[in-house]
Amino acid sequence: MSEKTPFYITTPIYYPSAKLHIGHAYCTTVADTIARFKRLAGYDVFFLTGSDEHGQKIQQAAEKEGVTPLQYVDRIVAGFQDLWRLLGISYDDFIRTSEERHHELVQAIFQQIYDQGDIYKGEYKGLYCTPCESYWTKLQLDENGCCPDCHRPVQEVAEEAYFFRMSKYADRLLAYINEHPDFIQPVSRRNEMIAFIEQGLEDLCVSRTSFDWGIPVPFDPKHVVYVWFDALTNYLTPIGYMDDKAKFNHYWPADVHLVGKEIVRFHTIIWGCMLMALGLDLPKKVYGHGWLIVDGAKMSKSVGNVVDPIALIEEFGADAVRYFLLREITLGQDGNISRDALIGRINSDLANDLGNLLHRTLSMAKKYRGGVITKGAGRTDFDAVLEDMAAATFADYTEQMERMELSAAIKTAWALISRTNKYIDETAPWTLAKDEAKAAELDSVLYHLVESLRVTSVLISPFLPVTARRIHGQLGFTSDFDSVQLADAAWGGTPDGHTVGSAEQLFPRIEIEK
Ligand code: ME8
Repeated sequence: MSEKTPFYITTPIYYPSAKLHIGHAYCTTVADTIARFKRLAGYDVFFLTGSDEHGQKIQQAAEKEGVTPLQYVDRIVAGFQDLWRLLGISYDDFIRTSEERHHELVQAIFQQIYDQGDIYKGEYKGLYCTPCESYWTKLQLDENGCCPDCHRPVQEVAEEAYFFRMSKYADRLLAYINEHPDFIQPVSRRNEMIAFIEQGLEDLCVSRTSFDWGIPVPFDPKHVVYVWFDALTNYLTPIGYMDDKAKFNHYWPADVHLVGKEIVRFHTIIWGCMLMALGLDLPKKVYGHGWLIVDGAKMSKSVGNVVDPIALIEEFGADAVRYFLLREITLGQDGNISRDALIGRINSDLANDLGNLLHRTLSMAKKYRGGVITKGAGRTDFDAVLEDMAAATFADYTEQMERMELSAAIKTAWALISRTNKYIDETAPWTLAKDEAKAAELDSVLYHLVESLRVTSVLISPFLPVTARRIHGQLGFTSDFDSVQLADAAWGGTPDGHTVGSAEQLFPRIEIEK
């Protein structure tokens, strides 16, 4: 097992019932950025995503298309994996709940909890929302008697079922939440969960008999395991819960389960009680992010306001889409996405601030010094200000990233880019170039520009992995970009006498048709 400190991060596993939209891509992009940052900072990262393939909804959709559920999900899941490739999602494993390795684990866990008396047989009478795969009590329904999450009608169901004794764990879970302020974040979500548990927890129905696309209960196979009970255990499957105890103990408990705000309840209450029943530690953090909204409504297929991430990536490139999502939306809050705002960010931040800085720097280095960068003599006041700013940027950025304040961290990195553009105006290298006596000063200016861009490429690499690599290459560094570490963002890494490469446009400006 690696000597490095482990860091285990997960996204939800997505339902293959619809094409993924930019809201799903948001969650995965955030997790990917955190995973990339942690790798850069020297952690042994395990980043998991996947697909949640069972349940009545999938079975019905497959029947409608005249294919088996597995044929139905195979095609859709291949689409997920294409999207993650296009978006540069660096997951370490992709778990499908239809896989054998996952079935074995779900059945073993169900059996274990049953054997210890925490799952029992009873009769389920209640209200079920098929689209959300959720059971509700009458009190929880919305004002129209519909599902409080999606506001669609619920169905009354009565069937023999197995129940998980969640009620037994309610007090322990509440005490745990109170004693571990970091467990549920942001704090608004934590307060919601405390209020929810304080109302009292009922035992949870964890099996169904009305359909069969699921994992059979091992000792009573006419029942299939409730899809959430099945899905949540995905987090244990790839890290060796069944077959590699050393690996499991290395990565568990998870450092972050990143989830949308509407499924924090499943990840803290149901999952928390399940883990307690299994005698396992709870994840260190469940972070509920906000939604991407369009005209005030959550983007979702049923509302019909979805933005297709593949079309956006094909038009603007993955890094531009990533930049927009990470910069524009404060983690934990809802955020708007619009084509105009995306184009605005591309033109001002990516093409103008960053792209022009790189282009100007490399052109001046070529023109005045044949591309060879030397440290020059002395340190002007302008140089000192830029160096100090780079050091402060590195420190602030690192703290913000550690706190998962991604939007703040990318703004911090961009402030260095803006400051470096200002430094060009202040030092006016074109004037220095006309005066032989200022040769050493010009050398120093060019060195500072290259160095600032090198530092920038390290800091933005978790956000804009393709762009960061291109900057590294254009600056003439031949070392493997994958071996760059966070510590390389300290000032002074460009060696004296370094030769830069040629400028290529990073981001073309997008012309807006009126
Ligand atoms: O909930 N903005 O899957 P899912 C931001 N299979 N995030 C959004 C969003 C939007 N407009 N729409 C959806 C499930 N999401 C379960 C998870 S985990 C054991 C099982 C996010 O495909 C949503 O908040 O419906 C959730 O975190 C994720 O996409 C998966 O949604």
